[in-house]
Amino acid sequence: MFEKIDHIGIAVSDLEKSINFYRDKMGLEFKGTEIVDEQKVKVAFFPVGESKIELLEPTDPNGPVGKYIEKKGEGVHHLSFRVSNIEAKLEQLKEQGVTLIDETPRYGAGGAKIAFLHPKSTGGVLVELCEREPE
Ligand code: CMX
Repeated sequence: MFEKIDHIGIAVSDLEKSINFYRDKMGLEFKGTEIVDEQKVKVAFFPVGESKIELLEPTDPNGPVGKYIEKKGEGVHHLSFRVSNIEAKLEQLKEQGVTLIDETPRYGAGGAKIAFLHPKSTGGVLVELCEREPE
């Protein structure tokens, strides 16, 4: 049911500056940006092997990434696991007492179905489940 680490989400306050680091200094392939209104972020994608780095710049200081940067500063924000059946996995985790932020999936970057687990019930890591068509 778990297929791979889909991406690592990194909260950044200046997307252009961070793109410059990952693309021009690290030399990663840059796959462009997308605004995800529902999550109040602008996202930049860098594939690395089977996974991706996703840089997340807040488009609204009151959104989840804006609040995160204000409290903790820039850094790793969430870990996303690719699953084949997100609804079934959410149901299973709920039965096991895991606190879900999203009881049903929403749409995230790249048209993926996504849902988050609360960091209070995962040992301090914001975990995302993600289901999407294979690239
Ligand atoms: N990783 C680990 N812990 C986190 C966290 C994160 N990314 N964000 C918040 N927390 C912790 C806080 O440190 C805080 O802990 P303490 O109570 O010990 O201080 C606790 O969670 C509550 O945090 P908060 O600042 O009061 O924020 P909220 O409860 O309002 O929201 C959360 C936290 C996780 C529920 C909210 O950020 C959320 O719903 N996130 C899911 C959506 C999201 O992050 N979207 C952006 C990415 C979208 C994409 O990939 O497309």
